[in-house]
Amino acid sequence: MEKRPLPNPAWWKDAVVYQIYPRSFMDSNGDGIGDLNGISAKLDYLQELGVDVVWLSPHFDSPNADNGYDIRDYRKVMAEFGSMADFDHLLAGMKARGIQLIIDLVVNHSSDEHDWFQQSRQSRDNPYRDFYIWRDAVDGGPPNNYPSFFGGSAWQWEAHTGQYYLHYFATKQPDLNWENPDVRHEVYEVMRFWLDKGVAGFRMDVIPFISKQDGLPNLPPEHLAHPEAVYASGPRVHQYLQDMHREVLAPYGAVAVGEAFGVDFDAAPLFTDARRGELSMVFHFDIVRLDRDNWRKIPWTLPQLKAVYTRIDQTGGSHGWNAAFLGNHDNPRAVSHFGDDRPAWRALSAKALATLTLTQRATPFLYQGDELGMANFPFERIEQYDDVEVKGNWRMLVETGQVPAAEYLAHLRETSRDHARTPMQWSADAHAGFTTGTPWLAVNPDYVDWNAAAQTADPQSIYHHHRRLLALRRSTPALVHGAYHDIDPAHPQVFAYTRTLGDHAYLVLLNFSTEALPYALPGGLRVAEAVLDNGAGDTASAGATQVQLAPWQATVYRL
Ligand code: ISL
Ligand code: CA
Repeated sequence: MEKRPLPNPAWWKDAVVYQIYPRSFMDSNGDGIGDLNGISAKLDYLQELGVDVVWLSPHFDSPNADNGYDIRDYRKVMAEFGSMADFDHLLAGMKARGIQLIIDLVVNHSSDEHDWFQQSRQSRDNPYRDFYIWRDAVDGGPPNNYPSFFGGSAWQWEAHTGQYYLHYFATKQPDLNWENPDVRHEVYEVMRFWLDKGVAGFRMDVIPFISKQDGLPNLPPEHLAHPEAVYASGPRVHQYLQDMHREVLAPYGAVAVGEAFGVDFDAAPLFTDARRGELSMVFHFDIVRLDRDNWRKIPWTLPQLKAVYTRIDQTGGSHGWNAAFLGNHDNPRAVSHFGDDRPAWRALSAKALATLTLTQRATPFLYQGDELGMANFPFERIEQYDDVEVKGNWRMLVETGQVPAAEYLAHLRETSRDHARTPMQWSADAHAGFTTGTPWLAVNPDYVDWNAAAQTADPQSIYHHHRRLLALRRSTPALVHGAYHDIDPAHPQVFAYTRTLGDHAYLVLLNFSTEALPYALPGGLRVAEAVLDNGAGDTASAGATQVQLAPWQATVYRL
């Protein structure tokens, strides 16, 4: 076991993370699928951008029922992505550039093709039977009314042994039984395997789900549409995480970011309060799902968004910590979701959203392509989608006649996970320079104008604005650790908050509208100087108490 001297036990609070979805980042061998050597070829790009850590979405052997979130062998690299030697080469390349690697720990479930499940399904007395959650039928049907997130029941009948098994996600993703100490110990061994190779820690997939409710009673009707709150509040989740921390995370000094899907604001501090010895930080879903009722897109207002930022900041308290993000592989593209991707406003609003994410009291997580303002894909037909969640819900909703196809497609065009999974746009060359083959998922046709080559060459680009924001954050502790205070929560178009650390105070002013607005600083605040602006309009001069905000203007002022 490698014990690591830590420069600073919470180094990850000062870091900025860049999420890579390997399937769509860069293809090095022309098979149309991104791979590890493709990432290695782009490490200079990441170093130039100025990120400190990469979170790599699952790179493990998988049949790709859910694009790698269904793991068949936790110690093997997915064949499409390369070999273990390619992984070692990638990690070495990152470390040579001072970039740490966090990998994706998907242990609420495995693939049904994992050897554990292949054994478990053999017979009721197989030694691996209790690695998964098997139950008898009740009244000739599933053991309870749990729904899967990917359509239908969360229970799958297996005639061979005459029982159902539990799967919160696809039928090819059976849930592991964390009540079984052998499961926990196998997971700890997997974690040590990768930590010994030198990874810095883990992003933990739906980790609050690992403790199941005792007796698995039916969901009350009000939870049927949103089961995640029940799935995330099992009786032993904190016991399991404290055990994992004691056994693995603490001895290695490993960082752990939990995907807190279904965890409410009151429960979040239980996961991240450092005195409890569980996780380093969590992703909340309340921002990226503010405008969602499951697959349905619903309207949102800026005051609603601002209220969520304040609530999330409060859950960090003085002993916890959060991840700040607006995009990932499960959500539509940030500029289309929260910005305005029409030509006039796309670059300005993308820079404004980056300013929001990179000035939070949390570890910012950037998603591949958002530094270029990549936008949603113009999907029209269901056949264009890849996502298992889309197809499962299409079967459940549209093929049963519950929801008209046109209605479901209209919502998908705003909410689908596939918007974030189209290939990274490197250049105006064929397939955006992502592959010399046929991309596994179509490249957004706007790549000709929206790509890394164009933006690295343009000092006023979204890419270079990210570089300036990263440099500002790195040189300004108040923007990392300072108290967060929304100074105008009710304003319908302006997002205005201060970050204060000792006698260093900054004001972030974001105009979330296409209107030019005069803005009087509340509370008699007066600016000292503009330290960064997105170029939308003039900035106020020293001593000003009133600012003229251009449409989508984003400015950081020193107070
Ligand atoms: O919100 C969701 C459920 O409808 C999905 O976006 C997603 O399943 C959920 O956010 C959990 O995400 C994680 O676990 C899934 C995997 O499909 C996602 O890609 C992963 O991020 C199952 O492993
Ligand atoms: Ca490839």
